[in-house]
Amino acid sequence: MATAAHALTPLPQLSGAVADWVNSVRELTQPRAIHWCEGTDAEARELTAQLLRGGELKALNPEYFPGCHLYRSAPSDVARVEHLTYICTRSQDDAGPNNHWMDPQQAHAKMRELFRGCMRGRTLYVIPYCMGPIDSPLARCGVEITDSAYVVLNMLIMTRAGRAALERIAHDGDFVRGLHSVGELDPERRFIMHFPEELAIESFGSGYGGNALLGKKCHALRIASWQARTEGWLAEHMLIVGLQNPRGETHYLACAFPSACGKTNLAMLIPPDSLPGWRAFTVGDDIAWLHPGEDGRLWAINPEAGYFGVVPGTNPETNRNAYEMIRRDTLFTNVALTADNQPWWEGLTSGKPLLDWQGRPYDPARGPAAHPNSRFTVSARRNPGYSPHAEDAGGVPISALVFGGRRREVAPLVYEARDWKHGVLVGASLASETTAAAVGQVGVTRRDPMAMQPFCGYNFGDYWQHWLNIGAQLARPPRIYHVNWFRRDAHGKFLWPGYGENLRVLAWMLDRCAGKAGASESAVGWLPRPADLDTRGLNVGADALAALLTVDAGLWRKEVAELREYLGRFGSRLPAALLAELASTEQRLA
Ligand code: GTP
Ligand code: SPV
Ligand code: MN
Repeated sequence: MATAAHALTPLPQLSGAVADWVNSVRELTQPRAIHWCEGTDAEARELTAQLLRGGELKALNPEYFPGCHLYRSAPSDVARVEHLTYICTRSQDDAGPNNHWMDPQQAHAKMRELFRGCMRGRTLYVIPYCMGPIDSPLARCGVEITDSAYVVLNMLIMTRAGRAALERIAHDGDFVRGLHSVGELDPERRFIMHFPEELAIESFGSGYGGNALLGKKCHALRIASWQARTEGWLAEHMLIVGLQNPRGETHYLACAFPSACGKTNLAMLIPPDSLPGWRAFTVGDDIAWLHPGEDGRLWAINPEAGYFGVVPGTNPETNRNAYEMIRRDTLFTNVALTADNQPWWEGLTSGKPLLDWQGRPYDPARGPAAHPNSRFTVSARRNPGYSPHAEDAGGVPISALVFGGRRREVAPLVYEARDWKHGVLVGASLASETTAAAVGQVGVTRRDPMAMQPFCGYNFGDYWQHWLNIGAQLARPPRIYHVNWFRRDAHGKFLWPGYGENLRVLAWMLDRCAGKAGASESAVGWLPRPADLDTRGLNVGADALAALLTVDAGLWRKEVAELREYLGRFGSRLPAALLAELASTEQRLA
């Protein structure tokens, strides 16, 4: 019976380079044991059982949430820590004003002292993983070493992890080295360091999401953006969604919105009943790797295999598919619990919390029951709308790129860039109100070019030039748009219903791509007139729609002046073509 398993080469023998690195980390960190991840279901079950025995995981009500578990993080470890995240390049200018920088030698020395002996009494887990379909030439591999079994469980869901990835690494030769320890979870001894020139990541002191699941933001965005620049592609903070129109044609969009600004929801969009015949298919919900294809189009893969999504706000009305998806085989982090052991969060229309996200009796005076950045981790295969092309080795062709922010005012519901170059300025001009996804004040408008402010592994000046270069290379570039689902009225109420209704805006974009929809020109780009949008069955008043589609020249002059000031910080690295685009926008607004 066990013969098949016996025939397999032991994992440590598959790649000498990985084994050597694991050995050097073992000497530094002094673990009690080493576990190489095979990536089997049995292994995930065993790790889950172990965390249940240790009390780190709690099983949720098996009748309503079969296979689901709750994990409570340390209360001081609930979000990404941008202020402790560094890009360590030999030249500080290569990291740019958009990143915290540390000299690589100094950073390695600092981290070596933190990692020394940090795994005493703990198990060191080796997670070989592949970002992207395992057979895709566009995929890239890494190995994460961690002392957190919770991190392993997440990585097993979020990436293609285990033997197949290690076999690919043995074949490819190179891989990203990610070293992680939760340390003592002390915010004073926490750093997330990136060494793009060495394809290495060192993360200490946090077990949380983007700080600790190193395949995600650290590898697939910060390190990959650097690799992408060298190799001629783009690594972006974008969802990928396929929209099938009533004629049965499917077109793909890739959309960059900052953290907690609606990517997962748009990727899993459910068309409203009043737009019959439309269907949406998810390719990815957070990260896109975009490659110029031989046909002159841009092709995208999702490097991830699961979703690490925002829980609050998910309910059967806003997104039935997301709600159904997380009712089975899902790992919840920092949600509240009901009396009958079901997960609970703000935005649910039924049930009530007994214990808050820290396990204390719920008291509204202490804030929300679920942490605003509580998350679900779930396999993409649980998504009822998972695209049949999500695992295509060559990716899917992109018809439109969309940038969007969370803005109470200024940014209209949607506008179209005049061409690729102008689109790069539109992406660079993105600004958005901060959310609970990162530690710090929430609701402050900040500049977040291409939704990549926390994630670009190099100087934004060089990055915008790279975007311009990619566009110049595309014979059939996607059109570029800007959206804002979050405009508010004078009472603070959202002017636009959002969620499924966003399809009306996306449908207009696709009709524009097909040369079929009308628009009127404004100083900032092309906007639909109310009549250009399909508003059948839409419950938005004429005044609200007019407000949503208005460009206020006064507010925009101020906005563009701020943008000029911001772009100026990039000095000689700022592409001249971007400045020229800015100057013509200023002229049109004058
Ligand atoms: P990250 O995983 O942090 O990158 O977030 P994300 O961009 O995937 O955001 P997500 O879809 O999880 O949405 C974040 C929050 O915004 C949730 O509370 C959603 O319910 C809410 N939201 C999403 N789409 C819309 C929308 O169209 N309108 C409004 N008003 N809220 C939305
Ligand atoms: C984000 O913050 O954009 C996320 C969650 O997608 S994390 O994995 O923590 O980065
Ligand atoms: Mn994200």
